[in-house]
Amino acid sequence: LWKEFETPEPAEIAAIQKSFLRHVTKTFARTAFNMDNFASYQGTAYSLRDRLIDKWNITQQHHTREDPKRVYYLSLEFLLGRSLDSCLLSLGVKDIYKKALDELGFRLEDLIGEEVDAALGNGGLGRLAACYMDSLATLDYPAWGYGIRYNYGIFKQLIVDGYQTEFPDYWLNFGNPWEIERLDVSYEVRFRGYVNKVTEEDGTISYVWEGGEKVVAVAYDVPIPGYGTMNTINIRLWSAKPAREFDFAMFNDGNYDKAVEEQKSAENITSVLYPNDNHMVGKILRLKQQYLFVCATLQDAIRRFKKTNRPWSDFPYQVSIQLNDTHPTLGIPELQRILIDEEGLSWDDAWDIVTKTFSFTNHTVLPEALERWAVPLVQDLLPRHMMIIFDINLFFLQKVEKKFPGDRDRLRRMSIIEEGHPQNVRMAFLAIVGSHTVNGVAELHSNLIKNVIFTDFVEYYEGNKFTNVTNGITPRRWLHQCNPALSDFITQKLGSDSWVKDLEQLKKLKEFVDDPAVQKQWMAIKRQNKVRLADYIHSITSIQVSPDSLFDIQVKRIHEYKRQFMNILGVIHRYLRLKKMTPEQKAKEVPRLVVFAGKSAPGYFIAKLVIKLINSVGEVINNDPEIGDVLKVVFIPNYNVSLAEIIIPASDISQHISTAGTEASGTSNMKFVLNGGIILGTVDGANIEIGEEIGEDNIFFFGVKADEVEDIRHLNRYRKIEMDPDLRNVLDAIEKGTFGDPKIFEPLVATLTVGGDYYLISKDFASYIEAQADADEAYKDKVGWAKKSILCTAGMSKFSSDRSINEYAEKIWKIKPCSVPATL
Ligand code: 26W
Repeated sequence: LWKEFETPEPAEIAAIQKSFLRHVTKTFARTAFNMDNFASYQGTAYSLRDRLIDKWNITQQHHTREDPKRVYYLSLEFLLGRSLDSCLLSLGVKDIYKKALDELGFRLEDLIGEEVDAALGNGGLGRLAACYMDSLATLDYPAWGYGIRYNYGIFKQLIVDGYQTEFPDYWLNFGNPWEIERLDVSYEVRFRGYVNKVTEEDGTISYVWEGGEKVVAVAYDVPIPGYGTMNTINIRLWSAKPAREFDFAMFNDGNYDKAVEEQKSAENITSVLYPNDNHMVGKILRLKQQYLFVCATLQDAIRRFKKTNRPWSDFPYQVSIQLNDTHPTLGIPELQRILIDEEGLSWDDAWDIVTKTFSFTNHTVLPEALERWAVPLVQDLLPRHMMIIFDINLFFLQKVEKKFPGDRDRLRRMSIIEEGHPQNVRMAFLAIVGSHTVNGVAELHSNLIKNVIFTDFVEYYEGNKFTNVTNGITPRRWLHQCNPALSDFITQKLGSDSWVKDLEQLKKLKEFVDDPAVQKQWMAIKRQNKVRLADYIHSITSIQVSPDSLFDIQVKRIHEYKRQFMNILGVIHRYLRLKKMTPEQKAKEVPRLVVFAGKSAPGYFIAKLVIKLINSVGEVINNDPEIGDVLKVVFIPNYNVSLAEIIIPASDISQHISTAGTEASGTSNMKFVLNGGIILGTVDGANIEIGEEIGEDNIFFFGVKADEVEDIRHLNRYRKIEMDPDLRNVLDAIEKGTFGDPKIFEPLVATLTVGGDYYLISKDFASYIEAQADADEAYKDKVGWAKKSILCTAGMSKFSSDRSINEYAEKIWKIKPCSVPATL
């Protein structure tokens, strides 16, 4: 099916036009007179949706017939971005659609630009889930993604007077062509209520969870087509609706107001994505989201399993459930509850099934990001689950005690319940105990979770549960789609486009590294992409930037550990240096454009001040006539997936400069390097493995190593280290008011002075500045730089999400591809 249109026939073009026009005129009731770009986007999307649904139905029927083991990827976030372009490419129909629309007077590029991003995620974790869906589909795995259909995705960021301001992202305003509403697929979800203890005639005790409030979770399906294959998988997103009947138990208890109010608030549950990245906020609505999500998902998976009439003992051999961080961890006590309370299994048989079914990926070591839920909160919302969690903990600690007799401190450290006022449930511990495998997302990170945060568990399980699967990115979106010029050139040089599905092929680019014609063409493409970004920057900010400057880019969530603050301090340092130069000296400098983009959590005061500082510094530098093009600083507002697709292909250098040991992996680092951009970064996360693959000559590393951080922090706490003198100068400039009212920035500067510089900006500052100088020097050598850039792309095979997914499938999920024939 997907190659149907390789050599388009006029009849096929006509068929596309017919389906397009049918949707524009019938589905959207437009006429030729008001067929604007948006209506045409909708018509195109709906025409494509028809094809998607065909493939998707064939896939589902095939899977039902074959009944392979399936993987369920549970994620509270899916950061999909736009779908039109990626669908056209996956289905192999982009050229013919382009032609068909062209004849009707529409430019496909314009229509692609009409789509609003599906932004149901914060950053790395959500985008990783999206890349993994693309690979699962492309590699023919029988997989399901499960998530929440938030009515509001990550907020829209506007910059007002240099400050971030947030606006709601009501992305469903004009409908969503990429989802299929499934009113027939819905499940009841209970909250609160009470637990009845029932003693059977034979003396066995069972528990029944009753009362409380019920809501219904309704399914919305988002088909994900594999690239160049029939397999089209599904992301099932849940939306909360009020249950039809309301709770008479509560009504009769005299709790009328509450019953009605709960009824009304059902829809609130899936209303908004929590905008915190790497920071836990213990809001009850968030806990409700988590439970509604796992409750509906497990009912759906169990319904599918039961269709085959297998015994429960088969469950772990038919179903693998991956927890994307701890956010869906309530699935563990929920499955245990279903098995013992509803299916009548013994505790041990049930627990055996649970622990053979779940696996858990940890994405962060930051203590403030580790989920802990107050026991009274869980008790109130999910009384039966709280009992089960206490029991899981009791049985677990009994085994720990048996293995390490008398070691009471160990029991305290390993308890799923953290003592305190109130007590807390440590969700990561629950996820570890309830899973067969726990993985980190890059080698260093996986070692840190073993040796620093979960050491006791490694000892207890004798190392058997913990492993690494280094993250990856889909080369479809992050090279083939976002950088068509480079993609075409690579295909031309390699003589085939098979690299799109087999990134190992890129290694063959190394043969061309010394070819001057290739170097020239390679850098010409980079320049084109820089012009595209420069135009975008101008259209949004009115700032003129030169495509001949070195494009130095840092785009990611704004967070202290990611150190955008250090970047802008480095920019100030450069500015002060330039200000001391004669015009002749300045003329010898490599002109630089420093680009920032990223959102701060709305309540993250310090991160928001960093945004303000970047904008204030930009204001001064960009308007300083003595500086001109030698230095420009731009903050691009509202970073999202579709903006990343413009920014990433345009980088010469990208910065990934987290304090060593804090960035679990990073995935944008991979995207930049795949597009021939060079990393300037710390020895952290996946930077390390990227360096190993592409060669240390092709990456600018700086800064202290992860194992040095603790000692330096200790010294910092007692102010045993003098501040770096260059950094001191930079802070002096801020404090003198060079970038506006210094009072504004006092709390920010204080993080480095009185605050103990937790993220080691001062310690790393000198080596950071040195790395930047090395980059300037290297950039002057045009041929040398072109070689580096080619070797970057050529060395990135490992970081395809296809490799990651194959590793998960073989090592953790034990699933096999199940390729879908073109017709049934
Ligand atoms: C509960 C609040 C909360 C929300 C989101 C805590 C933690 C998260 C995410 C796990 C944060 C996140 O996205 N982590 C990133 O995951 C990426 C994919 O593995 C990694 O590449 C990044 O290094 C990591 O920061």
